[in-house]
Amino acid sequence: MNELNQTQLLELVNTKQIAEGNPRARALTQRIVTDLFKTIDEMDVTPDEFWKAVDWLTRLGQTGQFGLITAGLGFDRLLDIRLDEADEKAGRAAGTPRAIEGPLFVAGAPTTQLETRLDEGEPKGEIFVMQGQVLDTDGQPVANAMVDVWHANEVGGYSHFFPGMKPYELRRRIETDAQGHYRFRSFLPPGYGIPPNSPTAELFEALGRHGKRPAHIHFLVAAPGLRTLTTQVNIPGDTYIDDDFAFATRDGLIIELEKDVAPAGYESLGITAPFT
Ligand code: MBD
Ligand code: FE
Repeated sequence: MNELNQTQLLELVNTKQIAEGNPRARALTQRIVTDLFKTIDEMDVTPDEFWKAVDWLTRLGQTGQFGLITAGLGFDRLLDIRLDEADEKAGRAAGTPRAIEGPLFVAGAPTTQLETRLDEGEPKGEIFVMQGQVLDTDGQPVANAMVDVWHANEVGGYSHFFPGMKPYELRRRIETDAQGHYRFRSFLPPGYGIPPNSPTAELFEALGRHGKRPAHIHFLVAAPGLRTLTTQVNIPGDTYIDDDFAFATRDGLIIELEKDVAPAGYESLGITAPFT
């Protein structure tokens, strides 16, 4: 009954060309449009439903939330799965697992060498230091690698997206030293939730899904001649640690917090005994 006539379909999709255009864009558009035509036909989408969807997409664009939707519907994770598969096929060594960048990265954060502080003023959460070494997949230290770090504020907001925050607040870049070392101080952020009363929230309510991410910190690690690593670490103990709406938590990325460690050597990050 709901079989789109093949000739009708081809007429709509195989449009006349007045120029070569971009063959890839043309092929992808034709495929996506064909699939959507079939969906509308087979699922008996009414004009009312269709125009509601158009209105929703318009508002989604106006609020700049399309990237939240791609993350929440699993597209960002799909791209990571495909990159993992390509690595495996090519026999490339797996290092720290990748995790999605998400829609809230901002390039160009302030840069310092070896160490930085993301927190300012009164503590907004539990203060911690994270330190590490950037290694290539042969285990060799990467000098002068650029480590971008960003995370949410005490209410789960990200600067440049959440009102009232300073430019690049809770966003920093650290250039590793000759041995690939980096370290930074901040406070443990809470989890993230999609903005209420937004087009994104409307969809997730309609799907009967929550829009929560467990507490996490983002990283983007880049060095000349090496592939860039985009990843995140998760803070243990979060309710949503195995139920991330953006499908970005992964085994091997949940950090262990060492409490009450000897505080010596962190004076430059404003930490003097006792570490609290
Ligand atoms: C986030 O903080 C995030 O990291 C992702 C992937 C999606 C939405 C909010
Ligand atoms: Fe995030």
